[in-house]
Amino acid sequence: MRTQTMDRDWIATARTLSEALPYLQRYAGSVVVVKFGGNAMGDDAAMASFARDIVLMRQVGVNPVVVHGGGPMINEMLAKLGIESRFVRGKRVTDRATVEVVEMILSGLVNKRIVQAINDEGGRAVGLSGKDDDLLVAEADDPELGYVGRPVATRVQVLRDLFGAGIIPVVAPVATGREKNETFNVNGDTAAGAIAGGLKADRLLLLTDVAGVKDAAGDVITELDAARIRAMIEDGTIAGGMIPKAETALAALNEGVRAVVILDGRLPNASLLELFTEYGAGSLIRK
Ligand code: X2W
Repeated sequence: MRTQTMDRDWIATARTLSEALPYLQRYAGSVVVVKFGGNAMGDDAAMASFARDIVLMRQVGVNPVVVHGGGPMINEMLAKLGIESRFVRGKRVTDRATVEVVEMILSGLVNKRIVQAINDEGGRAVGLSGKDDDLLVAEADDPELGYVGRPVATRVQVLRDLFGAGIIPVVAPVATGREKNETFNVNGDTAAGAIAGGLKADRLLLLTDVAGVKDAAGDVITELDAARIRAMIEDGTIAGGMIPKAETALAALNEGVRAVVILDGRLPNASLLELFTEYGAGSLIRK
C-alpha cells in the first residue's frame, strides 16, 4: 500500500536500507549457518519473525542453513509418555525408547514447524535430518549417554545442491552411524558446528537465550579469539550451558568456519542486527 503520511519515520527506514548496502554486498553469496534452539523458539510470533529474517537473508543472496534444537519439545513428549529424562554434562541420556521420541519430535514436529514458518513468509524451505544423504554421520559419544552421537563426518553436498535451487535447508540434529540402521541424538549446537565446519561457512550464528559470552564482571565481550575462549573455559569464567557453545565455536573455527557469533535469539531480528548493521549483536569469536 502506498502512503504519503509521515506517521512514522519513512525517511529513516529508507536510510536504514541504504546503510545496509555494504553489509549486503559483503554477505552476498556467503554461507551462514544459524542454530535455532528450542528455548529461542518461543511463540508463533517469535517463530514468524525468525522465519522472516531467514527469508530476507536468502532474498539478499545469502545461503542460510537452519540447524535446530527442540530440547523442551522432547521433554514435553517424554513426560507425556512417562519416560524419564536425565542430562549428564548438558547432554540427554538417550536409551532406545528415548532416541525414537527424539527422532520423531525433531525430524517431525519441530523440523516441519520451522519449514512451514519459512514457507509462510514466502521462502522455500526443505527439511531434512542428518540421515538424509548421510549429511551427518556420528559415533557413540560416551557409553554413559547411550545413543548420543559425536559427529565424525559430514556430507554437505546435498546442502549445496539445495542452495543452487534457491532452497533453504532446515536440519534436525539426528545423525546416522557408520553401521547399518543406527540412529544418534546429537546436541543441536554440536550438529550446527559440524555442519558449519563441513561447509566452511562464513558465519555460524548460535542463537541462545543469553546476551553472549560474559567476562568475570558479567559484561558481554563483543569480540574475542579462540585462545581467550580456551582460557575462560579453563579458569571457569565460561560455565554451565555456555561450555558446549564455546566448545562448538572452537571446533567450528578449527574446521575452517570464518567466525562464530553467540547472540541472544530473543532480540527482535537478532540475525539481521548481527549481519546487516554496524551494531554487532552478541559475541564474535575468531581464530
Ligand atoms: C538434544 C537435541 C535437541 C537440542 C536433546 O536431546 O535435547 C542431546 O542432548 P536445544 O533446544 O538446542 O537444546 N540432544 C544429545 O539440542 O535442543
